[in-house]
Parts: sequence; structure tokens; C-alpha cells
Amino acid sequence: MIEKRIRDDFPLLRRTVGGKPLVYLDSAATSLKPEAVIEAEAAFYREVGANVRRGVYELGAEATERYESARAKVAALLGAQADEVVFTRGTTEALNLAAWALGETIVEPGDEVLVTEMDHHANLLPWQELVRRKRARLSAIAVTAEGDLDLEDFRRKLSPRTRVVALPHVSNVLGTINPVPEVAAAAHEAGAVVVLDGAQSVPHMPVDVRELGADLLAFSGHKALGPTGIGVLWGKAELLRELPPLIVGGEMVREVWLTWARYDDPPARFEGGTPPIAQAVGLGAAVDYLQAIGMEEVRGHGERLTALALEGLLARPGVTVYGPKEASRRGALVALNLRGIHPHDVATLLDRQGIAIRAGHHCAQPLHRRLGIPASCRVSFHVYNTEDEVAQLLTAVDQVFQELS
Ligand code: C6P
Repeated sequence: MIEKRIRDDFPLLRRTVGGKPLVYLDSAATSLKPEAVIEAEAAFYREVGANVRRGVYELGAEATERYESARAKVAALLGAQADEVVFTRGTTEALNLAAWALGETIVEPGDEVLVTEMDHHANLLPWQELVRRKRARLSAIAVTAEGDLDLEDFRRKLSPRTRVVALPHVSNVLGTINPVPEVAAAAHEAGAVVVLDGAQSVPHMPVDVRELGADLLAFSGHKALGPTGIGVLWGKAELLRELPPLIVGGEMVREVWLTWARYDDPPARFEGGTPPIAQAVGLGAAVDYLQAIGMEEVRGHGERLTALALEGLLARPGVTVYGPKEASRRGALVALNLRGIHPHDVATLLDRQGIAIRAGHHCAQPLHRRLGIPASCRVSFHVYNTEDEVAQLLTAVDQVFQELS
């Protein structure tokens, strides 16, 4: 059991909202940050401050050392090598880089890219752009009524023309944990590259890139207790070596002439310009923080809170829950609707109780269309949430029904 004292590490939990203690149930949008992360970022500016990979003076070397040490921590978290970890601004940028680079190397006119009906727009729009640019085709693996990937539909749509299969590890709406090893094995057999959106998995559960079998994986620091403005594209070393950069400019080159340049090896090749240095250092501190708890323990806590929320919500007749009904098959989030009440009204009333949840389409419009709804409410958890907060949520849901139905 994650101890209550963890909450003391998160300064925002001392804040009140409308006179009520904050109950923060929107960690899938962005997590709160522990003091250790805030301090690591501030300490970088206070103590070092220099740019990376440039200065031959002491501060420059120390900045590079802190930046590269953060990379090594992320690599350890993912079971990867440090040179396979590319820093980006977030999941969105990482997936744009992946789609751009694969488009330049392996996708020809008439080829296919397979996404899923449950993808976040960040794992959909870059592929739409790629197929438009390359005159290729995009199709989407269906989602079943239970909120799982339809694996039969996947096998039907997979073909020798499929060059890329892109999917979320955990859906940010359904919560579904997708069977990545199974999908990756079939995709590889067909000769496709597998791109995994890890935005909702890496911050919440043990993720070992070798066990998953994906070729590229993206996630954001700010959902993993880290700062905004920093994310990661992990890629198999042999694949990264073949890919061209999206951003070109300073610090990603071996030699530059007026009419041509020779780019550096990964990961520097993909990190043109001054990177988000303090943010990377902050992410390193977030990884330390998560690892000190233990990712198994983080997962266990999220699963327990999700099970409690599911049990309470499913017992209420006016509540519709989307996605699998077992906490063991989902990430630490639950999307729902209250019969006859608009999600924005629910979120507004909960806000009056100090409870912050997300309402809307959660950047997954095609999925909401598939579910036949314009929007949903979503509650999501992280290490600082408690069973008592889940109970407060359930009581508040009853009050919303009383007030509005
Ligand atoms: N989802 C949510 O409330 P960025 O914004 O680049 O850090 O992450 C984008 C992203 C990509 N994939 C998935 C599965 C995601 O959940 C997100 C971010 C937030 O659900 C904000 S829309």
C-alpha cells in the first residue's frame, strides 16, 4: 500500500479549491509534481544553468552530465539503452517525429498505415499527414463493444502493404490495456513497424520495451510526475540509425558545408537546437521518484483505486462506464457518463466540491463517435490519490444526480 505520506511530497495537494481541499482526479491530462521534481528543475537553473553539448568549461560539462544522466534514468525505466532514448517536447512531438521519419524511409505510395479507433489525436493526425504526403492509405482497427481492440479485424486489415501499425498501449478514454506483444508479433510477421503511444502506460506501470516488442514508443514527462515540455521517443537502436531527423539545425550534425551536412548518430540526430535541459533533469528526478516507490507498486495502487471506482460507478444505475469492466485490464482511469446530464455540467458541479475531473472528448473524437456520444467525463488517478477520494467522488456523483435529474 502506498503510504499516505506521499501526499506531503505534492505541494498542490495543500491547495484548496473554492474553500474545499483539492481532490485531483485528472492525472491522465497531467499529473501533479512532487517537490523533488520542482527542486531538481530549479536547482539546475540555480547551480548550473549552462547549455549542453557545447561548453568546454566546467558548467557546460556539468549541464551535459545532468542532461545525459536523465537520459540514462529514462532508459533504465524502459529497459532500454541510453542511445535509444530521444528527448522531445512530449508524446505529440515524439509521434510526429516517428511518422515523419518512417514516411521518409519505409512508406511508399499505395502502402498502408494501420491505426486504431481508440487512438488519441496525437497518434492519428501525424499518420493522416503521412499518408496524404506519400499517397498511402490509412485504416483503423475496430474497437469491440467491450472496449477492446478487435484482433480479428486487425488480422483482416493487416496485409503485406502494411508498413506501420500505430496503437496506444493504454487508451486515454477506455483505459484498455492493449495486447501489444500479440499485435507486435503479427505486425512484424507482415513486415510492419510497430509504434506505441505510451502516454498513459509508462507513467503508471512497469514498461519493458523488449518485452512489449514495439519498435518505437512515445511518452510525456508531465503525465509521469515530471515537468511539461519534455517527452521521449524510444526507438530500437538499429531502426533509429536508419531514420532522418524532423528538426535540423545546431548540435545534431557532424559536419556542415554551405550546400550539405552530415548528421550525428542518434539520439543527438533527433535533438536539433537547444533541448529542454532543465525539463529533462526534472524528468530524471520524476523517474527516480517513481522508481523509489517501484513501478509494480505504482501499478498496484492505480489498479486498486480503479477497481473501487469501477465497483461504485457500475453499481449506480444511471452511470455508464466505457471500456473493460475489470480493473486488471485497464489503466488508472475511468470514463463515464451520467444519464441525461451533460459531462460539462457534471465536471462543473464536482468542481464546486473541490473535485477536478476532465469532461469532453479527451482528444479522441473518432472514439467518441464510435461510442455514439459527443463527450464523456473522465476520472484518473496517480500515486497521491486515496481510497477516501474515490469515496468522495462517488458521493459527489450521487449529489449531481439529486441536483440535476
Ligand atoms: N492526453 C488527456 O487528457 P501530450 O499532450 O503530447 O503530452 O500527450 C498527447 C497524448 C498522446 N496519447 C495519449 C494516449 C494521450 O492521453 C495524450 C494526452 C491528455 O487524455 C491530454 S489531451
